[in-house]
Amino acid sequence: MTTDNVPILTHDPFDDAVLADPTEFHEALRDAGQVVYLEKYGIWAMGRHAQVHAALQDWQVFQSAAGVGLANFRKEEPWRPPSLLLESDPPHHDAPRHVLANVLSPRALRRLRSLWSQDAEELVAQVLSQSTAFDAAKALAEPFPLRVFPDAVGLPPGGRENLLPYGDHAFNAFGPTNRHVQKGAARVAELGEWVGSRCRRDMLADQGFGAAIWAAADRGEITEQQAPLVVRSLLTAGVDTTVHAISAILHCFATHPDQWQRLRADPSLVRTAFDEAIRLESPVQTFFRTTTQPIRVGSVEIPADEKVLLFLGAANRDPRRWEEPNTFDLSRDPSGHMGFGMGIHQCVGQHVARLEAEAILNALIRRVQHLELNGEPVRHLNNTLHAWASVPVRVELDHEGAQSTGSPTSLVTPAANP
Ligand code: PQP
Repeated sequence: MTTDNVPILTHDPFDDAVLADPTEFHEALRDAGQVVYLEKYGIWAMGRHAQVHAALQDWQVFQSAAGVGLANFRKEEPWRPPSLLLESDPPHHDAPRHVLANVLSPRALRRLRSLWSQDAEELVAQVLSQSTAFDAAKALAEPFPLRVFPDAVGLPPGGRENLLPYGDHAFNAFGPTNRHVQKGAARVAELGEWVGSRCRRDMLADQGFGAAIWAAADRGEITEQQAPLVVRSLLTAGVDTTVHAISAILHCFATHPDQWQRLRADPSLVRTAFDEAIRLESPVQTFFRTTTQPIRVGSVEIPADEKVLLFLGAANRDPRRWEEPNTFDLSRDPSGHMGFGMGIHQCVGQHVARLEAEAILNALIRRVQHLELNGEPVRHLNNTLHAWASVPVRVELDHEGAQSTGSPTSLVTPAANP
């Protein structure tokens, strides 16, 4: 490779200090150029919105089948059989994607909305009845997805405590083999076996996402060999992501009480709030692609068969794209954010995430008139996920809101004056 014109950075994006707060690194990355070379890993990286967007659209050149982590599957053995969704390209990607898109479509999720709203109401009521000071990550963001998602998949009750550690390891494993990966290595065989065994048809309830995937195999849309791996994608991707998305949203509001007032005054902002929090916090920070041919980006030519690290989190705060990018602001239009990726791999589970987050927020809107931090939040470090281990909050209850236990339609009643 020629290093003429190539901005070279010596930073380690997987260093704990950067994982904990990537803001400065993201700025250095974006300002260094359209694409940079990260010497430490011998990889390329992009952090500007325009280039990340373009690379995600160009799946022919920036392919996924060689792995969306640091490991190049053409040269290294993957730690588990590659995902048919995430680590795959057309034409192999098409059938599994089509199946999962149907299983997780807004239409397919419709019957879950009232169930999950009720579950959120119960959980929020229970938490608030115990104390008005609690850890929003541990009391709400973590239990809620674990309460609704495994049931929606149709998992048997035992062993669900394995889901978060398995997902956490999978997201660490997209990065280098640093201490986060090593820490997970001890349990990876056991967790992998548990997850693998839950993907079998006979393990899954006859209603649910899992059964719906197997039904697609019965219709010939995917093969019987593919079905368990598609279920595995749900189990890998479905819990940690939404846990950290919900804690990101709650952290945003706890640190911006004025935006909470605004949301309460106009609960129809719930969808904007979700996307704005995803934009700002980018629970999934990065994904790799691998070049299939030499590709010019600005004045730089990336050779073929190179790993390129795409910073969704940096693109989501690129001042070239966003005004006041570091501010949580419900008056902006966050659409076009890359928190769910872009292009053919754009998050197929995003409607699930949205539904879960909306259920929790709606339950809180009615009951909580003020929300603020009650101590220092603590990061949970992961090579891919931007996450909180702890978000201590203090709330003031709206006693009128708390007493009305009407149907979900009553949620749209504004509870406070602006
Ligand atoms: C962010 C699929 C999707 C979802 C898999 C897999 C793993 C993670 C994710 C990442 N993912 N949202 O194993 O198929």
